[in-house]
Amino acid sequence: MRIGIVCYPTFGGSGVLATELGKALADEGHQVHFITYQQPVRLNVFNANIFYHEVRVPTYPLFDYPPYEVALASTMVDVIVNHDLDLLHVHYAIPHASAAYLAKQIVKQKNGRDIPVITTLHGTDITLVGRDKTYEPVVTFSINESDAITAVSENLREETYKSFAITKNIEVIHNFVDVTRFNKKPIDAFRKVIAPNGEKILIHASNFRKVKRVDDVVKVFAAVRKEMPAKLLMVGDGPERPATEELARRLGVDEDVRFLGKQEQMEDILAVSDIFILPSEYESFGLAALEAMAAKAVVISTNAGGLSEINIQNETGFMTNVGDVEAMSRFTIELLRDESRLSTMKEKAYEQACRFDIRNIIPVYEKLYSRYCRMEMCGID
Ligand code: GMT
Repeated sequence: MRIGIVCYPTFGGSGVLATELGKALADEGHQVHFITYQQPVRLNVFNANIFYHEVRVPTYPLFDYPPYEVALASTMVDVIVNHDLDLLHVHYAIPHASAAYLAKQIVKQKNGRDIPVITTLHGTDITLVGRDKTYEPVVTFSINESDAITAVSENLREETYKSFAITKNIEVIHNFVDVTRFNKKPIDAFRKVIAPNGEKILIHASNFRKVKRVDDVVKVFAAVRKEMPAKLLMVGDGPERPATEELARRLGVDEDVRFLGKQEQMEDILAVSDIFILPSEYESFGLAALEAMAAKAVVISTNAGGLSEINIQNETGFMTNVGDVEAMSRFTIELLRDESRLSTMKEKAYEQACRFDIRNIIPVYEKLYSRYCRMEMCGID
């Protein structure tokens, strides 16, 4: 099939997921056309089946806000028509679902073709941004106008029905991870640099937005450090980073915390890590936690949103209520004191990640696509 994928090209979970999906579909022989304003960060391989179309947004002195959605819809029309796409799969509703609706109508009028649009809801497009009155009518309309709607967790499906007047069925297709990529042997030299005396390594990775509660990560780590030697890796960047660095200094743990910024080789960093901390106020799914589990890290998280769909209490990790730093710290300290429990839970985390392996989920997307593609083009049983 010829599939158009629209996503944010940045380090956010929806962009990562969409890019990995496109790469896997290309490996399966589909022609994949990424339509984004920048080369997606995980699009770092050459594959003859992958095409990248950059959305250019011309500026003009009149535009305080250059009309990205218009430029995106026009690029979609161009790619649909000139590359004869079978369908368009957009990730993150805002503004991708409404731009896709516009492109669909234009192609219908110009070429008489009704291009199927699939919208995948990821999280904050529904739970934070989309709910805002400023966006809500357009989000509701464009989701309802999609030919198929998917959500990355049961929780997100429920949240969508609660917050928007959605009249169609939303299918749940869970996020996935390539376990063979993340289950890597740790690089000893790297571990030695981070933890020269064999200290246990804790890790957090996110875009450092308020919803991630990154200060809780540092508070948990400070509690751990009072009890035992340990190191903390903070991966990613975003608005809360300066305050979090300041907190680490204030709590006197800055010598043991490394802020690594945005990183592409997550598999190497996760491979040396023992515990992944995700104290988010909300996660529709928690792709970063799933990648950590595939690298055999135990997950200490909140029980918010869809996190309980991947993290199993007392098996693959621990979950607490949002903001319960005391319980998160207690679980972490107890686990780090019990080497055999830690290694059992690491194995369980890996087993759970295998259930979400890319090889199990890609066929589900292919089956969904096959319902919408033109019979003569389909090539899927
Ligand atoms: O909020 C983020 O971390 C980024 C955001 C995105 O859409 O780029 O992530 C959301 O989508 C991910 C992929 O489906 C999920 O794993 C994250 O849980 C979700 N984030 C939130 O719900 C806060």
